[in-house]
Parts: sequence; structure tokens; C-alpha cells
Amino acid sequence: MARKPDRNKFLESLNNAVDFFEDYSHNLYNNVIAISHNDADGISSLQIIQNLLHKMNLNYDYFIYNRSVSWANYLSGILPKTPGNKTALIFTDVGSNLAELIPIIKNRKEHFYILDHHEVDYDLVLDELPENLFFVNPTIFGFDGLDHVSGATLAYMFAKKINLSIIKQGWLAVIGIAGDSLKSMEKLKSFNKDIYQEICDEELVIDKEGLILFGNMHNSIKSSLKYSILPFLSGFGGEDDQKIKTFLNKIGINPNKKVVDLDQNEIQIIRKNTNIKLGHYAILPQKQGLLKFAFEHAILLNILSFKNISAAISIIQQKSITRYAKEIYYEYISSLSKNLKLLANELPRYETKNTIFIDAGNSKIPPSNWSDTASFTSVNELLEPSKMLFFGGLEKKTQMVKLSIRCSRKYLESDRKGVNQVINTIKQNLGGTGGGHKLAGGIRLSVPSFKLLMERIDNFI
Ligand SMILES: [Mn+2]
Repeated sequence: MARKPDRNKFLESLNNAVDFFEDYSHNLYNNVIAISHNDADGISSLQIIQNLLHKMNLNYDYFIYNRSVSWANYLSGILPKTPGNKTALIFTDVGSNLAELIPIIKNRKEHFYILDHHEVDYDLVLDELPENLFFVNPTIFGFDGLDHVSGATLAYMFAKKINLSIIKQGWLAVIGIAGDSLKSMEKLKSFNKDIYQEICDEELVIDKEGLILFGNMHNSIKSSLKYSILPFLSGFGGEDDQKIKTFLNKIGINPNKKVVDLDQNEIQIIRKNTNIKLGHYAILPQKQGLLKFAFEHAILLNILSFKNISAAISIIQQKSITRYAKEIYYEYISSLSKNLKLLANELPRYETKNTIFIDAGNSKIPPSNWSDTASFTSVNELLEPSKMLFFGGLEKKTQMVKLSIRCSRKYLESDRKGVNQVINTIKQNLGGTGGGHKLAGGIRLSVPSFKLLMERIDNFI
């Protein structure tokens, strides 16, 4: 795989898929099935594709895939009973599990468009892909699926090439970027950076500079210190209100002042007394309250995707947040800040040379929060960054062991296998379902496989 990103080659493959889709949608397809991932990036991608299909006057259905069953199982309930070439499927942000998908696709007549930014689990020879598969994935051309291009960025690029007015939906791509990259906006790179710039130029999104307290940018400084999840502020995060108020009063800051209303002088004072950094954040001007803030909006979608997928799909189209969603958001963000404190300090752990396993199976942290707790632990570098984190345990609902696997950028600097490669090695040796990126991924295993994994973990790294 190419080390240095090859922009031309990637754009060539994107254009190729665009050309075929445009052509066939005019004279062949009578139905399109969109399948996307159950997170902020996936739902944003789906909205972009739905907008496109609507503009193209195409009939479509959509489905959300949470990767808990195999593709064969999942698609058997979705694919038309009688195979035919009048249906196209567009997959966005749902992974590139080609080892599973290619055998299925080969036996079908429908056209499959896979627009994805996860690493490929397959020895890919582009010329040998089935003719009914149009595979667009920038990671095979050396791009980074997190920093360079989100799923929604890719969906936006695809859709905009077909219909230029999709640019008006650019704010959706910014939500996808915010949800997947977990970074302030000045750190975006490559396609993510380019389209963010483009969307800001169109004033569909407004870029602002200020204190970065992601998770609670829309709120007062006192609650932002407590509930910020990026950065997680050790000493403030999950602590008592009184402790935080006393601190702010001592440095002469009104605890109730909104983060976005702080003036230069106040920002100066806060920075002098904490390690909070300045950075850029994205505002969605057409929305209100929490939903105005791209990062918080994305987090809300991530939460709702687990709890209530139809609420997630509905809220992305709303201007203001419902009481229901707001309650879920606060419940989530306050438990995440407590969980981060807990994970870093108290949960039982098992360490090997290259890994840290933290058992959440019997903790107060519910399985639906494992993935995000692991992500925010990793991006905040709360644990030894030179080890790969395995976070999870027995999921009572499925009686399977669910693991969220994370590593830091620092970890990869020593040229070790990334998370997705480790997951593939585990799958080859012990079975299970899952996938991911270099830095983040997940797997579900049977209990016996998990026991073997724990014994041999360093062999898989
Ligand atoms: Mn994604």
C-alpha cells in the first residue's frame, strides 16, 4: 500500500464510480438501497446520499448497519429476492470488509457502490474486483481514514460531483468530520481540510477560534470544565460543582459566563491557570442551542445511534434539540466524564508487554458506552500511549465478549501493526466479527476465543 497519498489515483477511482452511477441511474436503476453506519459520520453520510437520490428523483430505501452480524446475514434480509441489475446499493462508512463482501457481490447482479474510509481487510487487487462492484476507498491510495477523509467527506465528494447543489448539504459533512476525527478544526488535513474550507467559504458553517472544551462548548465555563471530554480535564472532569466554582471565582472568572462569550482577557486568565488550549470549532448557523456546535451535534448523534436510531436520523434534520435528546446527552456526557476518571484510575486491568486490557464487564459502564470511553481515553492519552488498549468484557445481551481496541498516534510511530491489522489477525486465528481503522476498532468474540486471546495477546500485536 502506498505510503504517500496518491491524490490523482484516488480521484480517478472516485470519478469512475461517479460516472457509472450517473449513467446507470438515468437508464437502468429503478431503486437504490443506501446502507450506512450507526454513528454520526454514518448518519451524516446517509443524509448526504439521501439528498442526492432525492434530487435525482430515484426511489430509495435506507438501512443502518451496526456491524453486529455478518454481512451475509445482514444482506440476506435486504437484497431483492430475485437478483437483477435494476437495483444499486450504496454503502457509506460501513467498513470495507471485502473478504466477506466480495463472495456475496460476485453472486449478485445488483451494482454495489462502496464509499468507505476504513482500512481494507483483504489483499486487494483492484483489477480483480467483481464487475458489479465500484469500490472507492482513499486508504488504499495512502490516505488516512481519520485525519484526511471522513466517511461523510467521501459521501459529499461523491454526491457533489453528481449534483453541485449538494454543496448546500456540506454542513452534514462537517458533522461527520467532527464525529470521526475528534479534533479541533485547525488540525484537519487533506480532503477533510479542503472541504471544510469550501463549506466555510460558502458560509454554511462558521469557523471560530476559542477555548476548546469539546462536549460542552455551548455552555457556561463552569459546566464546560466539568463535562469537557476533549480535553478531559483531570481535576475538573467529573468533579463537584463547588470545587469548580471556587476555582473560577478565585481566578476572577464568572462561572456562569458562556464559553463562547469569554473575552480575550478572560481566555488569557483561564489559559494561564489550566492547560486548556485555543483552537478552532465549527458552528452550524442554521441550528440552535447544542445543535449549533458541530462537535456536540456529532456526539449527540453518536449517542442516539446506540439508544434510538430513528431519533438520531430525525434530529439531524431538526433545528433544535428535543427535551428527550437533551436529557440523553447530559446523562451521557456526565457519565462519560465520570467513566474517564474511573477507567484511568480504578477499573481492573491486565497488562502485557504491548497491551493493556481493562475489564468493563462488571463495571458501572454499560456496553453501549465502552467504545466511546475507550476512544476518549485514547485521544486524551489517559493511559500509557505505548500500549494498545483493549477495553470491554462480556456483553450480557449477546453473551459475547465485546472489545473496543484503541491505540495512540504515538503507538504507531514505532511502526507497529495498527488496530485494524490486529483485529484481522485475531479474526483469522480466533474468529469473531469486527473491523476498524488504524487507531480504533472493535471486535466481538466468543468467550472461549476471548480466553485464548488473553493468553496469546502479544502474539497478535
Ligand atoms: Mn466514519
